[in-house]
Amino acid sequence: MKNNNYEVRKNFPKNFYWGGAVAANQCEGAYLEDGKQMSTADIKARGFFGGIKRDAEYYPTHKAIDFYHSYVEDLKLLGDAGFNIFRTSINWTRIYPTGEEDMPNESGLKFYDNMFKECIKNGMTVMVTISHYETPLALVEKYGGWYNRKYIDFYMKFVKTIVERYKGIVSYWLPFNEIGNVAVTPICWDAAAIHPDSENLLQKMYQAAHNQFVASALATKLIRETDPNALVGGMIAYKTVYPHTCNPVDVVACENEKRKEYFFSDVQVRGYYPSYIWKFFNDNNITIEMERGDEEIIRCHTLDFISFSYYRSRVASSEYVEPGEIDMNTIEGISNPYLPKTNWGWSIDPDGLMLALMDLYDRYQKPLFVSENGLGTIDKVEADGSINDDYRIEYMKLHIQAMKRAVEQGVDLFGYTMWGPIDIVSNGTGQMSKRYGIIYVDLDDDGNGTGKRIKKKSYDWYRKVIQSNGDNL
Ligand code: BGP
Repeated sequence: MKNNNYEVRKNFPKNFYWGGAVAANQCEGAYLEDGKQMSTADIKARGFFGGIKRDAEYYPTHKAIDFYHSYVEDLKLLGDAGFNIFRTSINWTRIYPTGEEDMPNESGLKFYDNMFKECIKNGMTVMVTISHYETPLALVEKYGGWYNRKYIDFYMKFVKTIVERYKGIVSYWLPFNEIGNVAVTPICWDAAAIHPDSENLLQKMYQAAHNQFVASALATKLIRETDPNALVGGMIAYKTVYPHTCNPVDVVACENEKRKEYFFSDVQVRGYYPSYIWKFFNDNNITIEMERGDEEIIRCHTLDFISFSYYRSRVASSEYVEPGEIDMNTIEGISNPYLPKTNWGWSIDPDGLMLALMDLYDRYQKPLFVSENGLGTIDKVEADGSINDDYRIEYMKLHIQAMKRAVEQGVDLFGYTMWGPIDIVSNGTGQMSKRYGIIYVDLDDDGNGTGKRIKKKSYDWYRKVIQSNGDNL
């Protein structure tokens, strides 16, 4: 029997999505405009990873890049680069400013009506992250974090409003950004709205994860009932993990680390808690409170596709330091001597992206989407006004080539949204100087500057990549 009849894919599929992704709180600014109230992101001080400082003087998200007022011009620039998809979040506090109102805030809904209209006008399909670290602060002050089950109802009220309003407009929904981050100590404030100084942190984080699994499954159900043409995807933060050495104890440690990450996609794609997690819960005195029906909800409403962010890989050893002791802003635990690092100490590892795609596809056989990737670094404006970011071009080129190699292996990848195509405020550090964009924004770390947009060298390069569907790298 001939066995070479299979079609080998040489390039990205036709209709591949090329575009960019942002989060509302990192770009919109206008943090108290038109009825909006504060979210957890709005009290994060600059340079304080995952922390909160209510009395700090400068909260970068208050102003951000003022996308709230400049979206028409900004989206035109992205459309002109050939983007056919734009991913952003709907800031929960524009729609339900304190989370507890009975009726949504019409001004907030109007903003997204108009903004999505501009996306479509500029040739971009809309992908929405429902919750990207924008939990209403008023809820957190009253009820604590997502470990409180009441959040499921507040979230579902928000979901119902936006899914009904943007039916036929939003094509792809991601219920939670990087859902696994609820279980990562230094940033649990972002994802799970749990204060890092809280007691019984691990217990609360995994309870928060459970509540988000239920919320995500209920959102999936509601989206399918309301808009059968829309698709629902997971969003996980993927960091390829390597064993420190080939000593089997390191390989075991590596597998254990992988499972901590896979836990989140395993539940959401397979529809049940994997067997390995019960031992982890047992060892760490974690008890998940489930209500009757939770398991069925999770089982019946699994995801259509998996999206993930990929920036870097990491190393695990049997002596690996606990995540809580790692300063994630500058180091990654154990350094990989084979890989270069960014100015912020993140390893640069395109092969890791190929491995991520192959592992996720082998594990789940679900369509994949790279919803974040990019190089956060310092850019210099030359005297003639140009920005020659060849390093960014190189980074993106290597990562797109890595995706291509995965596609050749048969991986069903259907899109790529680079992170922060217009420079935005960094989530982890609150800095403007950590830039990912192909479009420069003239603002510094203190928010000073004209806010002017300037195309970087990478703008034209990415435009050609898109035009050639990834051929012209
Ligand atoms: C992801 C988040 C984003 C984003 C990105 C880059 O984890 O989903 O919100 O900002 O990381 O991180 P940073 O902004 O800290 O460089």
